[in-house]
Amino acid sequence: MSASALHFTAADLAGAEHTSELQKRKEIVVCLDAVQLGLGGASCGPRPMSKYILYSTPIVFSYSLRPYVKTMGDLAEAAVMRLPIVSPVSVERDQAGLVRLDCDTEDARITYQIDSGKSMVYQGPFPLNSGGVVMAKATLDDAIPGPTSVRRFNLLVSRSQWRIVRADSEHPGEGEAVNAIDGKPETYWHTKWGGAATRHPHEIELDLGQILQLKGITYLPRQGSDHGRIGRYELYVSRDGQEWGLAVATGRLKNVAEQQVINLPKITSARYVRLVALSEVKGNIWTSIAELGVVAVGKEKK
Ligand SMILES: [Ca+2]
Repeated sequence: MSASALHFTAADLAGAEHTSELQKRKEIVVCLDAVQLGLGGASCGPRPMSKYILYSTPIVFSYSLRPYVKTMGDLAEAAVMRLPIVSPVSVERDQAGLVRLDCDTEDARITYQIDSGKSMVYQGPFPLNSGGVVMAKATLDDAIPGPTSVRRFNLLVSRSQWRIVRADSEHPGEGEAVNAIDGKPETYWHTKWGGAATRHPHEIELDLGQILQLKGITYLPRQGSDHGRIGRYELYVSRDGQEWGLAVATGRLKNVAEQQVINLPKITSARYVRLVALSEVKGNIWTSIAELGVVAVGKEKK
């Protein structure tokens, strides 16, 4: 945004080819520009590329005008206004499924909606085990309301019944398969390395303890090292651990430390998950996983 205060209107300036043609007005014309058009390839040549051309569209903004006297000190300093904007609301759900809303602005009033339902005043943590979209914002008298925070939660899946059915290889004392579901990002499943290492494919099979409507699985790669991070993969799911059918997803994972989601082509009822690693991100023969998780929309409907 830019501002100017001149004895000319924008039309005066556009209409004059040389500064000598400008007739100074008595009034001072204040212009507030939300955006400005660039000069283009040359100041008197071609216009900017079409993607940079500006069009007249409604823009909403607010501004304030304040008198200035020299005793206010440096103009640039005096012009700075700290607007009373309410902080955004943080939306967090804990392991027990309780959602907590918090705002850094003291005494702010937090309101929220679940799945675009009725707006409610936040009075304390509320359960949301089944998942949903929480929208929350905070307000305070005489202050600009904070932005709306939006957070989507999936079904909270208890891991208490989870178990590793099998893993084709694990490195004792470091890379036990159970490390892939212990909830700790710093521990990991790692196939044997050194002289006893075997080659791909490597696989790990998980029993979720109940049939869930699966939307996908989450894969947190090993942290702090890319050794064993999965490159190409195949994902299988099964209701009973016996019938597996064809892979529901195949692809290649990125060599990053962040969690990645492997989506199923459609929501599928399953209790067992098998992830097969076909390669490692750098062509090594190991596989490692810091954490496996699932994205589920619900339990199987009876
Ligand atoms: Ca772990």
